[in-house]
Amino acid sequence: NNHKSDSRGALIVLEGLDRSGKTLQSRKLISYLEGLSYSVESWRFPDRNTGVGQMISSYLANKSELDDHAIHLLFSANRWEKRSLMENKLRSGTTLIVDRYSFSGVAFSSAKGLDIEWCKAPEMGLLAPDLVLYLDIPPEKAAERGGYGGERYEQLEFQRKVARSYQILHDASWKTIDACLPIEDVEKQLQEVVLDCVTTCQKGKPLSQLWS
Ligand code: Z5A
Repeated sequence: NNHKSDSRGALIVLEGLDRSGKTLQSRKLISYLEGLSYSVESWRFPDRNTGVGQMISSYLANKSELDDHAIHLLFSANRWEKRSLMENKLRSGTTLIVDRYSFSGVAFSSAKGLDIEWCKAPEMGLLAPDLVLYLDIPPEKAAERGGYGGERYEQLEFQRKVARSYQILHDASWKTIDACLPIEDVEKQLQEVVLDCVTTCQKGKPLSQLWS
């Protein structure tokens, strides 16, 4: 079979603007990997199920107000409260497909004008993804997909700023996929890089930490 129980799972993150297709493609990746008999779980941030997650959810729904720094730290805390579970899952051989992570944290807060290094600091020491898949879509195109709800950040002008922040964070370990392609084409491209990453992790690539 594909997996040895002593090999670790891969930490794979999807990033991109609102409506870039992260949720849809995460679901497809999960069924693809399950079909190949890998142990795999779907995660997302914010995780709205925790106490911290409920505060974030209420903020995003415009039901509460918070200082920009305070909400930034809550998003980060929401990742820290899942860190040890994340590490245990990976070490026990489960691959995690994660919809948004620290890069969203930094991109959205720095788009509001917060200093980017300040934004990165609380993320340091979280697990670094083995692969970041950036679903690239112009903000105008994403807005055309409709379904922008009433949540706080779902506005074209703000999404433009977020896109610029993502450009700054982007590094060689990211894989950029053209998210304007038909769904099946995006899916094919993702499958290829993801399988490659999962295999590399199985062969013993060590886990590392973010921005340390
Ligand atoms: N945020 C933050 O500030 N700090 C942080 O640390 C974190 C997050 C983690 C909530 O995120 C907000 O929190 C988010 C960032 C901020 N604010 N914004 N914007 P969320 O994860 O709850 O929500 P989201 O990711 O923004 O939205 P989404 O609706 O989940 O978008 P998506 O997952 O990328 O898209 P989708 O649902 O898969 O697809 C959207 C539609 O497009 C859907 O109808 C699809 O069928 C269609 N679609 C998808 N792909 C295609 C292609 N290729 N062609 C045509 N149509 C397509």
